[in-house]
Amino acid sequence: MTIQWYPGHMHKAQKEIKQVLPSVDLIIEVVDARIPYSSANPVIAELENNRGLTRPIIKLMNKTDLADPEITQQWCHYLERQQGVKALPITAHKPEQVKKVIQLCRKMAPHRVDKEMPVRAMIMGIPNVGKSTIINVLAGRIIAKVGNEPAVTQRQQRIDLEDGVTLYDTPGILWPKIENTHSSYRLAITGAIKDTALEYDDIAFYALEYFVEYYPQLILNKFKIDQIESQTIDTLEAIGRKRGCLKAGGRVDLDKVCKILINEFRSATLGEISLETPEMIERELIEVEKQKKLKEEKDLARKNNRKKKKR
Ligand SMILES: Nc1nc2c(ncn2[C@@H]2O[C@H](COP(=O)(O)OP(=O)(O)O)[C@@H](O)[C@H]2O)c(=O)[nH]1
Ligand SMILES: [Mg+2]
Repeated sequence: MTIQWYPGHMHKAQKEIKQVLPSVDLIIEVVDARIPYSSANPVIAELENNRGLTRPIIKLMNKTDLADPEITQQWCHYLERQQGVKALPITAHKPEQVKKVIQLCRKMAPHRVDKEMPVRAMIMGIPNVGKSTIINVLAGRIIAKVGNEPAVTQRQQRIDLEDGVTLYDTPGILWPKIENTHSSYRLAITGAIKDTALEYDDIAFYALEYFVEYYPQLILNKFKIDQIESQTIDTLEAIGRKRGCLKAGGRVDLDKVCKILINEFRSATLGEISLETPEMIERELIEVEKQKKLKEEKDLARKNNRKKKKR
């Protein structure tokens, strides 16, 4: 499975960030609380590793109203184990929660406190995590369009907030890290990525398998089915029958059930659900490393083979 990530746009965003980074005091990275790892952007970590440019980071875990509160707590602890990282769980629709980030900025850059020397904070995030909504709340007016993909030509924006903080909004589109297949699925389930090679029913199957493993009670209660079947397709059909998703002849309309399942997850009518835990990610990262090594070895073997043939 491959996803086309428009390297041109990605490159532009990366370049902009590189330029601005040296002149900011800290970074506010907005992530989706349901997928704090998969919705993070790898650019910052890479830039900092390469150039020794370390900046404190505020991980703004947004959409906590949709996420599993217990797992959000786990993530906060996990993320804050890293030096210079503070995690702040919020719901962008609650201004009093969003505004806490201003206090945190001031606390994390205590050397810049007055109007003359505001804290310079770069805000960034992959599409759909709620960055525009948050900027509008912080600015107290509509600056950024909500629900729209940012225009590719958008310029670097400087937004002076009250209380001695200046926000730098990064232009371009930042893409998530998608080396991990699970991350692609999770991003697709939340709606963060739309034009993928993933089919809707593929996404829904993955989602249902995950839900019945980690949140079986929510599925049983919500769809009023008697039991979780051993085959995902059977559970999906049971849900379809309960919801009256039937085609002529009484067969279950699977496309329709899949859409219902995903939409009810996205609107949280299914309940508060997180799609990944720190422990899952640790496990998956080991697997990704393994796969990478295997591929490197294969590539090397192929190269050596070719050399031999040439001789
Ligand atoms: N449930 C919920 N929805 C949110 C929250 N923050 C943003 N949204 C919604 O998520 C979608 C994307 O928001 P937007 O601000 O445009 O994200 P951006 O692409 O990161 O700028 C919009 O439909 C918002 O209304 C939140 O905290 N909770
Ligand atoms: Mg936006």
